[in-house]
Amino acid sequence: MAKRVADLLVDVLLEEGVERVYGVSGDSLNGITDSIRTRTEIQWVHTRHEEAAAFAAGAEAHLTGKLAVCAGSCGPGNLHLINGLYDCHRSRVPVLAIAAQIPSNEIGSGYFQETRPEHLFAQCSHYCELVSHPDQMPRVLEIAMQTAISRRGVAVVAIPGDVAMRDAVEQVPRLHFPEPRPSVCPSDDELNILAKVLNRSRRITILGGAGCAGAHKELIELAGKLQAPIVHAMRGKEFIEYDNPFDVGMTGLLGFSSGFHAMMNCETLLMIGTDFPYQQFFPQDATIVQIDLRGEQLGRRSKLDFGFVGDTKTTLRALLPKLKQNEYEVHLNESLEHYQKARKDLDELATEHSSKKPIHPQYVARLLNQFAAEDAIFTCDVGTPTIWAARYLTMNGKRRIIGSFTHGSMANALPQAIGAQASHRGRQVISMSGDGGLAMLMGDLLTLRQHQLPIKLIVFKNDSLAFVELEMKAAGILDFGTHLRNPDFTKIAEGAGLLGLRAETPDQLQPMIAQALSHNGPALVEVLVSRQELSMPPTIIYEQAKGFSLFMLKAVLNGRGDEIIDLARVNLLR
Ligand SMILES: Cc1cc2nc3c(=O)[nH]c(=O)nc-3n(C[C@H](O)[C@H](O)[C@H](O)COP(=O)(O)OP(=O)(O)OC[C@H]3O[C@@H](n4cnc5c(N)ncnc54)[C@H](O)[C@@H]3O)c2cc1C
Ligand SMILES: Cc1ncc(C[n+]2csc(CCOP(=O)(O)OP(=O)(O)O)c2C)c(N)n1
Ligand SMILES: [Mg+2]
Repeated sequence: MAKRVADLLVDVLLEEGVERVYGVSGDSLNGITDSIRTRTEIQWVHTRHEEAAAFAAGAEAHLTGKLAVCAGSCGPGNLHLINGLYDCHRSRVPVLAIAAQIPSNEIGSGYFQETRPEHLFAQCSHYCELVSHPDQMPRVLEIAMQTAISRRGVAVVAIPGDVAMRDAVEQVPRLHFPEPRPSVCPSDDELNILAKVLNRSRRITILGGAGCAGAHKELIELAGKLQAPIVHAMRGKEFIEYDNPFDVGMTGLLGFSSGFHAMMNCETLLMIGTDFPYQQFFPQDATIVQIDLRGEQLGRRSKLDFGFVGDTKTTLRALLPKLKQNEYEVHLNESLEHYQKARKDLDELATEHSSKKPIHPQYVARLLNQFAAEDAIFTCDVGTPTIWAARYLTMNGKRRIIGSFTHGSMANALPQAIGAQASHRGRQVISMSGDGGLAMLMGDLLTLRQHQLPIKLIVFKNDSLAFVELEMKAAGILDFGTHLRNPDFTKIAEGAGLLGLRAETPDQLQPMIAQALSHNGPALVEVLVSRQELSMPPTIIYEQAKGFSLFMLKAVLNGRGDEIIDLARVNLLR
């Protein structure tokens, strides 16, 4: 039998080592799913919503560093991928999306389900092309994959169902090489300038991010030579925080006061592999130096005095021999002391002795941290679970943490856990879900049974969109539209084939987390947590303080005294 375009497409995916495709089937995808059906080396992971498929592919790509694939049928099917693809693209993980298209002879007629994927996905991809003739396969697909891999991000191939079913012209993949991994280093002259700037500074702080992955040893050696505290940005947490005597925590609104002050009190700030986005957390008067793999990233977030293009490992290796040992220790010691205090203060918020309701969410995160496996993979929803994950999960070089940190989309944790577990069958995968986030893509709870994914979901049930409520309070707006009249998630879990547990008091929590984690299958623990758990910014800026009191005033005027007492009890009097 002649090879079809769809078969060739699957051959190309296999050549690249793709092991699964996440998606929802549909008429226009029939050729491709039918070809996947006949292969043993590639699996169709059937999600219940295409957005979940895209998030899942993104999580797989994040964990493996390799290309992951999702697919949607024509029109609404692939349109549903879009929010997840934005997340993948902005997190720079290599993902290929196959967007099936309506019959090729109908394009441009306003046909049933017609959309224009080339336009729709333009903003969330590096490459997006329509395959309108069998001759274009495999070249267009291979260009798409190469682009996703080398530029790190999303590439989309739109392909009409009829084209996928036609006889292929080419018969085999054209590209047969492993992913190139070049070393990128600033020139020797540039390294000398960089060394000179660092050698003449005494109070140096390093701000590291996800671009420090794979360069832990070099980073620690650098900090030792410079006597520099290391602050990390959120996406760098899993790569920087562990085995790190120079760690002073994260900065930013969810950060530690120690991270904030180490940045603000330095004479020279050395940014390495980070795109930490919040301008107001950068020092005004310090000399700022940045190293990034991508030139276009230099100076995006703050004024910049020196910028260098290089990958972290190669650059630091070349730089280290040029550096003198900094003998000035005061800045580092002050920063470390501050960190110990900040850590202690946060840990005190995460203790719980009584059976008093409701449970503090910090305590939930602390217990999870304590009981999770050495190599657990955590996902955390955008909302307050991101705060608890940032502050209470300890990384060790084996654990991983995934969120929607750059795109900031709700409902990411469950579908990302699906991608993590599908690609890492033997690992413990824990989703720290918000009650709002879980509900948003709740249909994909069914995927856990469908694919026997033993994910553990911990639901922070605060009956609200609490993060937004917090933002409203800080802005001096009376919270509105944030209350959730929630279902009993344990019953929903049970109906979906999961073990369902509910913790109402702190003393129930530990045994339930232990039970869920050791359960041989998927489990959901709904934890009734307090709603008003303020996450104090490292520094309260005047605007926020003003807003906060304004909220109180409005609340009083509106007769909501209860809430203030609650707020005071939880935050101010602890
Ligand atoms: C609700 C919410 C609140 C948040 N609050 C905070 C907060 O308080 N604090 C915080 O830190 N974050 C916070 N975040 C996350 C924040 O939005 C950013 O996503 C995060 O700070 C970016 O982390 P990063 O710089 O490590 O990663 P990225 O933004 O991914 O940046 C990585 C950089 O490294 C470069 N790079 C990649 N590979 C290499 C290499 N090999 N060598 C050199 N460079 C390389 C890239 O070009 C890029 O510039 C929050 C997110 C959410 C959803
Ligand atoms: C898709 C999407 N819609 C809305 C928002 C705005 N938003 C950010 S956090 C949040 C609340 C999340 O609520 P929940 O999942 O219950 O977590 P909580 O903060 O209550 O712990 C909302 C609505 C968003 N980031 N993404
Ligand atoms: Mg909530």
